[in-house]
Amino acid sequence: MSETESNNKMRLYRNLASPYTRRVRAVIEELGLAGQIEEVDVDPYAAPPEFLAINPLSKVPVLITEQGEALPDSNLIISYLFTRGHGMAALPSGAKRWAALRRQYLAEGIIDAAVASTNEKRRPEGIIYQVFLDRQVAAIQRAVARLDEEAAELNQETPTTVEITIGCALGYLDFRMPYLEWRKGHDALAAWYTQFGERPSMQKTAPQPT
Ligand SMILES: N[C@@H](CCC(=O)N[C@@H](CS)C(=O)NCC(=O)O)C(=O)O
Repeated sequence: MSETESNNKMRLYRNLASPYTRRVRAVIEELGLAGQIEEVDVDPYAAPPEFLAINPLSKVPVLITEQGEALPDSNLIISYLFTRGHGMAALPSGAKRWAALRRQYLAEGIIDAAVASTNEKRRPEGIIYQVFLDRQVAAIQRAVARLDEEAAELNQETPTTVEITIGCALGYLDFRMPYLEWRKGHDALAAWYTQFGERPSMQKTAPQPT
Protein backbone atom coordinates (compact mmCIF):
# COMPACT_ATOMS: atom_id res chain seq x y z
CA MET A 1 0.00 0.00 0.00
CA SER A 2 1.43 3.40 -0.90
CA GLU A 3 1.46 6.26 1.60
CA THR A 4 -1.41 8.05 -0.14
CA GLU A 5 -3.60 4.95 -0.37
CA SER A 6 -3.56 4.52 3.39
CA ASN A 7 -6.43 5.55 5.63
CA ASN A 8 -5.64 9.27 5.56
CA LYS A 9 -4.12 9.07 9.01
CA MET A 10 -0.71 10.55 9.48
CA ARG A 11 1.98 7.98 10.26
CA LEU A 12 4.87 8.42 12.69
CA TYR A 13 7.96 6.24 12.38
CA ARG A 14 9.35 6.19 15.87
CA ASN A 15 11.72 4.59 18.33
CA LEU A 16 10.61 4.69 21.95
CA ALA A 17 14.14 5.27 23.27
CA SER A 18 14.70 8.28 21.00
CA PRO A 19 14.45 11.73 22.64
CA TYR A 20 13.76 13.28 19.22
CA THR A 21 10.81 10.92 18.83
CA ARG A 22 9.72 11.80 22.35
CA ARG A 23 9.56 15.52 21.59
CA VAL A 24 7.22 14.78 18.70
CA ARG A 25 5.09 12.31 20.66
CA ALA A 26 4.73 14.72 23.58
CA VAL A 27 3.60 17.48 21.20
CA ILE A 28 1.11 15.05 19.63
CA GLU A 29 -0.34 14.44 23.11
CA GLU A 30 -0.44 18.14 24.00
CA LEU A 31 -2.18 18.97 20.71
CA GLY A 32 -4.69 16.12 21.06
CA LEU A 33 -3.65 14.56 17.75
CA ALA A 34 -3.03 10.98 18.87
CA GLY A 35 -6.20 9.69 17.20
CA GLN A 36 -5.02 11.01 13.84
CA ILE A 37 -1.63 9.35 13.83
CA GLU A 38 -0.64 5.73 13.43
CA GLU A 39 2.73 4.93 15.01
CA VAL A 40 5.21 2.44 13.58
CA ASP A 41 8.30 1.18 15.42
CA VAL A 42 11.58 1.23 13.55
CA ASP A 43 15.21 0.65 14.47
CA PRO A 44 17.04 3.36 12.48
CA TYR A 45 20.42 1.78 13.22
CA ALA A 46 19.29 -1.44 11.48
CA ALA A 47 18.43 0.70 8.42
CA PRO A 48 15.64 -1.53 7.07
CA PRO A 49 15.29 -1.00 3.28
CA GLU A 50 11.61 -0.02 3.47
CA PHE A 51 12.54 2.72 5.96
CA LEU A 52 15.45 3.94 3.82
CA ALA A 53 12.95 4.50 1.02
CA ILE A 54 11.12 6.86 3.41
CA ASN A 55 14.17 8.53 4.96
CA PRO A 56 17.52 8.01 3.23
CA LEU A 57 19.20 9.37 6.39
CA SER A 58 17.78 6.42 8.38
CA LYS A 59 16.89 8.58 11.37
CA VAL A 60 13.74 8.74 13.46
CA PRO A 61 11.31 10.37 13.85
CA VAL A 62 9.70 10.65 10.44
CA LEU A 63 6.13 11.82 9.96
CA ILE A 64 4.20 10.88 6.84
CA THR A 65 1.61 13.58 6.30
CA GLU A 66 -1.93 12.92 5.07
CA GLN A 67 -0.65 13.82 1.60
CA GLY A 68 2.16 11.26 1.82
CA GLU A 69 5.01 13.72 2.37
CA ALA A 70 7.79 12.27 4.55
CA LEU A 71 9.08 14.85 7.08
CA PRO A 72 12.41 13.58 8.48
CA ASP A 73 13.20 15.79 11.50
CA SER A 74 11.59 16.52 14.86
CA ASN A 75 11.49 20.31 14.42
CA LEU A 76 10.06 19.97 10.93
CA ILE A 77 7.42 17.55 12.21
CA ILE A 78 6.50 19.78 15.17
CA SER A 79 6.05 22.76 12.82
CA TYR A 80 3.72 20.63 10.72
CA LEU A 81 1.76 19.37 13.73
CA PHE A 82 1.14 22.97 14.81
CA THR A 83 -0.80 23.40 11.57
CA ARG A 84 -2.94 20.40 12.53
CA GLY A 85 -3.82 20.89 16.20
CA HIS A 86 -4.26 23.40 19.00
CA GLY A 87 -3.67 23.44 22.73
CA MET A 88 -0.08 24.49 23.20
CA ALA A 89 1.08 28.00 23.96
CA ALA A 90 2.77 29.95 21.20
CA LEU A 91 6.28 31.21 21.80
CA PRO A 92 6.40 34.73 23.24
CA SER A 93 7.03 37.59 20.84
CA GLY A 94 9.72 40.25 20.81
CA ALA A 95 12.95 39.85 22.75
CA LYS A 96 11.48 37.08 24.91
CA ARG A 97 11.04 34.93 21.81
CA TRP A 98 14.77 34.75 21.18
CA ALA A 99 15.51 33.97 24.81
CA ALA A 100 12.93 31.17 24.68
CA LEU A 101 14.37 29.77 21.44
CA ARG A 102 17.87 29.96 22.90
CA ARG A 103 16.70 27.80 25.82
CA GLN A 104 15.14 25.35 23.41
CA TYR A 105 18.37 25.21 21.45
CA LEU A 106 20.33 24.49 24.65
CA ALA A 107 17.96 21.60 25.38
CA GLU A 108 18.36 20.31 21.82
CA GLY A 109 22.11 20.52 22.37
CA ILE A 110 21.82 18.45 25.55
CA ILE A 111 19.90 15.84 23.57
CA ASP A 112 22.46 15.86 20.75
CA ALA A 113 25.37 15.50 23.20
CA ALA A 114 23.67 12.72 25.18
CA VAL A 115 22.76 10.78 22.02
CA ALA A 116 26.30 11.20 20.68
CA SER A 117 27.68 9.91 24.01
CA THR A 118 25.34 6.92 23.96
CA ASN A 119 26.47 6.05 20.44
CA GLU A 120 30.14 6.50 21.29
CA LYS A 121 29.83 4.13 24.25
CA ARG A 122 28.44 1.45 21.91
CA ARG A 123 31.75 1.27 20.03
CA PRO A 124 34.10 -1.63 20.71
CA GLU A 125 36.00 -0.84 23.91
CA GLY A 126 39.38 -0.11 22.32
CA ILE A 127 38.07 2.63 20.05
CA ILE A 128 35.87 4.57 22.46
CA TYR A 129 37.27 8.11 22.46
CA GLN A 130 37.23 9.35 26.06
CA VAL A 131 38.16 12.92 25.12
CA PHE A 132 35.00 13.08 22.99
CA LEU A 133 32.87 11.69 25.84
CA ASP A 134 34.32 14.19 28.32
CA ARG A 135 33.57 17.06 25.94
CA GLN A 136 29.93 15.98 25.62
CA VAL A 137 29.54 15.69 29.40
CA ALA A 138 31.05 19.14 29.93
CA ALA A 139 28.66 20.65 27.37
CA ILE A 140 25.69 18.94 29.02
CA GLN A 141 26.71 20.16 32.47
CA ARG A 142 27.17 23.75 31.34
CA ALA A 143 23.83 23.76 29.50
CA VAL A 144 21.99 22.26 32.49
CA ALA A 145 23.54 24.92 34.74
CA ARG A 146 22.37 27.68 32.37
CA LEU A 147 18.83 26.29 32.23
CA ASP A 148 18.82 26.09 36.03
CA GLU A 149 19.70 29.79 36.24
CA GLU A 150 16.74 30.54 33.97
CA ALA A 151 14.24 28.04 35.43
CA ALA A 152 11.95 30.85 36.62
CA GLU A 153 11.28 31.64 32.95
CA LEU A 154 9.87 28.18 32.21
CA ASN A 155 6.12 27.71 31.94
CA GLN A 156 4.41 25.05 33.98
CA GLU A 157 0.75 25.25 32.97
CA THR A 158 0.97 26.15 29.31
CA PRO A 159 4.00 24.53 27.76
CA THR A 160 5.59 25.67 24.55
CA THR A 161 8.01 23.57 22.53
CA VAL A 162 10.72 25.02 24.79
CA GLU A 163 9.41 23.31 27.92
CA ILE A 164 8.65 20.09 26.03
CA THR A 165 12.21 20.00 24.70
CA ILE A 166 13.76 20.72 28.10
CA GLY A 167 11.58 18.02 29.68
CA CYS A 168 12.66 15.50 27.03
CA ALA A 169 16.33 16.45 27.43
CA LEU A 170 16.30 16.00 31.22
CA GLY A 171 14.30 12.78 30.92
CA TYR A 172 16.89 11.44 28.48
CA LEU A 173 19.70 12.26 30.92
CA ASP A 174 17.86 10.23 33.58
CA PHE A 175 17.44 7.40 31.05
CA ARG A 176 20.96 7.18 29.56
CA MET A 177 23.26 9.14 31.87
CA PRO A 178 21.81 8.90 35.40
CA TYR A 179 25.35 8.87 36.81
CA LEU A 180 25.62 12.57 35.89
CA GLU A 181 23.09 13.32 38.67
CA TRP A 182 22.06 16.48 36.84
CA ARG A 183 19.74 17.56 39.70
CA LYS A 184 22.68 18.10 42.08
CA GLY A 185 23.22 21.84 42.54
CA HIS A 186 20.33 22.63 40.19
CA ASP A 187 17.44 22.83 42.60
CA ALA A 188 15.30 25.25 40.58
CA LEU A 189 15.43 23.17 37.40
CA ALA A 190 14.91 19.95 39.37
CA ALA A 191 11.82 21.41 41.08
CA TRP A 192 10.40 22.60 37.75
CA TYR A 193 11.02 19.18 36.18
CA THR A 194 9.42 17.26 39.05
CA GLN A 195 6.14 19.07 38.45
CA PHE A 196 6.41 19.24 34.65
CA GLY A 197 7.13 15.53 34.47
CA GLU A 198 3.66 14.84 35.89
CA ARG A 199 1.98 16.06 32.72
CA PRO A 200 0.21 13.25 30.83
CA SER A 201 2.26 14.12 27.73
CA MET A 202 5.45 13.46 29.68
CA GLN A 203 4.16 10.40 31.50
CA LYS A 204 2.89 8.72 28.32
CA THR A 205 6.13 9.28 26.42
CA ALA A 206 8.72 8.26 29.02
CA PRO A 207 11.68 6.65 27.20
CA GLN A 208 11.67 2.88 26.93
CA PRO A 209 14.58 0.58 26.16
CA THR A 210 14.20 -0.84 22.64
N1 LIG B 1 17.74 16.14 13.65
C1 LIG B 1 16.99 14.92 13.86
C2 LIG B 1 17.85 13.91 14.61
C3 LIG B 1 17.18 12.54 14.68
C4 LIG B 1 18.16 11.47 15.19
O1 LIG B 1 19.40 11.63 15.20
N2 LIG B 1 17.58 10.33 15.62
C5 LIG B 1 18.38 9.22 16.07
C6 LIG B 1 17.63 8.41 17.12
S1 LIG B 1 17.75 9.14 18.70
C7 LIG B 1 18.59 8.27 14.91
O2 LIG B 1 17.64 7.93 14.24
N3 LIG B 1 19.83 7.84 14.69
C8 LIG B 1 20.14 6.89 13.68
C9 LIG B 1 21.46 7.16 13.04
O3 LIG B 1 22.07 8.20 13.33
O4 LIG B 1 21.89 6.34 12.24
C10 LIG B 1 15.69 15.23 14.59
O5 LIG B 1 15.63 16.24 15.31
O6 LIG B 1 14.71 14.50 14.41
